Amino acid sequence: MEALASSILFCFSSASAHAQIMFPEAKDRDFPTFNHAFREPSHPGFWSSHLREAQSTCGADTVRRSGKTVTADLTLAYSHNHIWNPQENANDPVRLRSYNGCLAAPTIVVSPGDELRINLQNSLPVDPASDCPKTLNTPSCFNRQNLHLHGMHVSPEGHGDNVMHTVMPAGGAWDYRYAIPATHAAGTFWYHAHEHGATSIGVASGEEGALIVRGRRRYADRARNDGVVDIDTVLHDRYGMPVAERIMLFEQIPYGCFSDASHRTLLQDSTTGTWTCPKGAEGGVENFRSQFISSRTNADGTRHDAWMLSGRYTLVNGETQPVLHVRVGEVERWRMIAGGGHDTLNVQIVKARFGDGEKRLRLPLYARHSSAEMTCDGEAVEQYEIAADGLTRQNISRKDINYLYPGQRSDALVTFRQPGLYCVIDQGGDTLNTIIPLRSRPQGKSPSVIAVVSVDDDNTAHSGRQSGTTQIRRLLQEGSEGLPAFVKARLAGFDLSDFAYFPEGMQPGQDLSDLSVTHRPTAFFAALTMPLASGAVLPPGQAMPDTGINGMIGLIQNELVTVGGASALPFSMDPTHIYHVHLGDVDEWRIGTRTMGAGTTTGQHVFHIHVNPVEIMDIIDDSTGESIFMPGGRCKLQYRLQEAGSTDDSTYSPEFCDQYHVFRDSLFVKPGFETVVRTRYEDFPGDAMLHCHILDHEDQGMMTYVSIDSDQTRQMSAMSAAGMSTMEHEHSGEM
Ligand SMILES: [Cu+2]
Repeated sequence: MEALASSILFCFSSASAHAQIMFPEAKDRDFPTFNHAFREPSHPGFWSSHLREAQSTCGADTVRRSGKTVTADLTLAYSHNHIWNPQENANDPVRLRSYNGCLAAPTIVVSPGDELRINLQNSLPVDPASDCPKTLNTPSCFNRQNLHLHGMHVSPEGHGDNVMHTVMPAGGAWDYRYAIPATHAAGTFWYHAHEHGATSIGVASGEEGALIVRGRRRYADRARNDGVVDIDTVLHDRYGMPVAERIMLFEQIPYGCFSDASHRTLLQDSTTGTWTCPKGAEGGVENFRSQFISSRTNADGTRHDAWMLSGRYTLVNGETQPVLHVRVGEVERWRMIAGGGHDTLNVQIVKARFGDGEKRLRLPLYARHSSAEMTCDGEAVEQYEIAADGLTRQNISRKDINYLYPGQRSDALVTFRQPGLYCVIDQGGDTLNTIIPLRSRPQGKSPSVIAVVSVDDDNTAHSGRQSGTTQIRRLLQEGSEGLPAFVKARLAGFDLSDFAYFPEGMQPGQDLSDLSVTHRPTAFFAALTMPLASGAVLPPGQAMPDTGINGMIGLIQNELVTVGGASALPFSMDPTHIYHVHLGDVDEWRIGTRTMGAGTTTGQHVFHIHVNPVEIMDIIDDSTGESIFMPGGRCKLQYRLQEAGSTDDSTYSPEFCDQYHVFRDSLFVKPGFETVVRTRYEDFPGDAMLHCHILDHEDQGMMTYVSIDSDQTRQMSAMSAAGMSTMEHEHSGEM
């Protein structure tokens, strides 16, 4: 593993970015108040990082710490909010199902070894009977909900991370109790709604928040901490001042307006299909079919996905295009969370310029209050990714194109050499690695601006002008003062192996390569585009209703995942369809997309599994049967680069190129490639959900689970099967 550290570094040719935003004069804009730099209150002390503005401060008083217990009270209810709409130069009123009235739920900060208590109260009204037949895999009953800790290694049972439990509306409550292992990775995680059938509407309404695990385990104490060392402990300057950090929860809320009180008919422009709202009308997320899975082909032949027709913007912590204030030359840690349920984010940071030729503009708090026209097409700023899905990498991946798929996180160090304005953009894309490709987008909507960065030059503590690599190397050298020379040397080469995630029971730098594999299951995704046909099996008891509800109208589309060669099935509780493993088993999965009989298609999906992360061992190009990686992990040229002018996107895979031996919980799946991963089922017996993190796919049935048995659960089920249930008490008492 060691040799791969520096050889995997790569740099893409800078993609040209062309995004324009207009900043007309604001009229009735409310100024939010920001706390520009403050120490994170629940963790006073040396290692606490200072958080910058643009994190979610909404509902912060509903999260509290007492000793090693962190408690969050979340109330789910309809809330009235406003979302800034740059196109209309207006605050759009919205009425959404929200946690604690927030567009982005409160940020929760915990430490390894803590107990996290989340008391969820469901104060939504009872679903109208017409909207709630609750047929499995037919999105419906949107007021039933629950909670998932995405990426966390905690028990999925009982009051733990149990998404099979439903918290009913009109007063239902559930006390989640999560015992976070002392060996848990420190990193960027998140929590979100996960009730099957209501997940996409919930998450797309903003029922999501950042969950940060902070680590203070130093290199010197690694023996005491089972080998775990946190990268956090070296991310500080020579004076011990921690790296500034920003939590950036990217949300995609497709709010729309309806012509009727029961949200049957979404208001759309009859020519373009673009969503419209009469002045003053409150937008909502209420109709699964119209707001998630509908698409439209216009007269010019362009196909438009629901998210693009919505005309909405990717929000950062509930805000549209916030301005981030950064000091020149300073290194920041950006904790980016792809909290949208459907679209790809191709995150790039580029220098901005002004259409009127003005080189530099002093801006008020909000750039949108300026009347200048800004163009985001300048030089790209590199992102130095230190962690993927909250787990510290073996090496820093240096890139200026950062693909994020729904559910993924990227922790990147960024620094700006020159003062001025920069844009954080979603560059979009026109290749197979983009879930909603550029060609489906209306002109002028893509790429889009996510945030504006204002880099200040009145800073004496940091010298600008130096390259990002130099600045970050210096930070790592200062932060590792006092550590052994070989650790410092590795850090200087951007080798993080002394700090990287490793599975429990193993040692730093070790991975799952050398373990013997217990099973080799497969997980393949297919979309069913016609009524279930021969070759795909309808689960017992599932009818094909034409319900006319705000969920799907009939099973015109269904989503399938097959595990271990079983029949292609939408999600089913039938135990004969569930894949069983044993605690401690090491599985090598092959993950991809393939057709499964008539009426099914391949496509882009996102494999997500609960409880235990997976390690990407290899990615195979189906057309050649060969790895996309060269020995040592460097990506072969045809996957890294696309020939200039080429329209062939079949191999170009920058999103895969830095994934060799990366651990993560959410990974991108696209036609033509299969990903080989390994995982070890550790610590927690129970049902680990496995599903597509394109959440409308999940709600339609692209989900199953792995049942993890411990010795104890296996013996008990064997006994009860043998009619020996009377002995259960006695026996379990001995264990
Ligand atoms: Cu999918």
